[in-house]
Amino acid sequence: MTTLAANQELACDIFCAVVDNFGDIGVCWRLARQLHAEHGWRVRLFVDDLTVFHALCPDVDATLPRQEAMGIAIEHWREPAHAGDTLAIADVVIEAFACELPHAYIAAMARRDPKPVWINLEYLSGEDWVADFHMRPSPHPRYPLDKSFFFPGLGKGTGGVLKERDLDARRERFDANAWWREFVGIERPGGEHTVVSLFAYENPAVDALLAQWRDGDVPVVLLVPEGRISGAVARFFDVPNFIAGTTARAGALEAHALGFVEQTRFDELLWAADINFVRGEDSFVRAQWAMKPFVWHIYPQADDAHLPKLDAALAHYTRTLDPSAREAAARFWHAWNGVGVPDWADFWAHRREWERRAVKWAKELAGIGDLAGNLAAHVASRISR
Ligand code: TRH
Repeated sequence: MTTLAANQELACDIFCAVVDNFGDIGVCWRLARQLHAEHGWRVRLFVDDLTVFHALCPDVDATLPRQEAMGIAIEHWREPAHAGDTLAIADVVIEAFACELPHAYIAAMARRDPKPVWINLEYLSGEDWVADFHMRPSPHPRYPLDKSFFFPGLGKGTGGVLKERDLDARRERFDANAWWREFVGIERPGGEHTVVSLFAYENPAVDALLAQWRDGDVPVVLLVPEGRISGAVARFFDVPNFIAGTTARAGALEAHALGFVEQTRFDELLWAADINFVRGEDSFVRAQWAMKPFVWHIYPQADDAHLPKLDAALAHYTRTLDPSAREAAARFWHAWNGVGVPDWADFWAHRREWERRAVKWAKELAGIGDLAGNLAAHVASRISR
């Protein structure tokens, strides 16, 4: 067991390799901020792609090798050699999503006395097996080091998901009227409208859905942050692009393109809408804390390995609903993920059930504790003061 002086601040190094999109650094950045702000840790974040990071935090300068933002030391991680030479090894080392630590760094971890607590933070999955593997130690084949596998999850016995202590209070204080003026440039739509936010990958189902909103009886206001689905939205409306500031109308559908906002303000989009289409990992989690109905575009994997994960999430989320609502959710989520054709009317007929469930589910999910808190508790059990 590692021993620290009672007043000594815990040092933590987080290593993040950006595979693609925003989720890898999105999760690591959120975790880094929370460990610092809520647990008082001194956090250093190694990231190999600062350009992607800059989109989430405009204060990050992609040209700098070393800098600080929001109290976090940020190192531009130039794999694979960088890091071992210059560094004092931290008390806690987190490798995110099985990114490989520099060999020199691992060798220095092995030399360190006391040994650091080494954690591999895995991707989120709602599947049952996750609880069995959460926090399992695995000895390093060459060095006298143990690595523990920390599994985020949606059920008991897992690491949970990230949630800041002040998140609910911020959501309750949210001024929707001011948000609409600031971000969309119009007054907040009245209750006769359905407001939809759409954050998704390229998706063959989007044309059918846009057509259903256009042809429906209820006016739909669609908010589309600039990104991978924007091209399809532009083609639907027959406009050259769907960059921030673009507005288009067809039938009952009115769509607004939004700029990509810094991560600390992303939740506001979810709070402003009646239903959120989200994707990947981090936005999927935020949609659950928003306590609004949502639809998940899961990150697609080879051999449809993502589909059991989609069904596992559905099983948690719809667990207490009656069978007709459960089946409607499964039909729609599957169609949004390439299996079938989406039927908005069929799905939205259950709106009130989704709304009630969204609130209850967020409470259930909070019951397993937040990821940063669970991680800090694990580390506290390994470090004596
Ligand atoms: O961007 P994602 O698809 O990310 C990932 C990665 O592809 C990763 O490799 C994969 O393994 C993982 O998904 C499952 O989706 P995600 O996780 O939702 O991350 C998006 C982040 O972008 C999230 O932190 C919210 C943030 N965001 C903003 O900060 N501002 C914005 O305007 C928008 C639309 C998103």
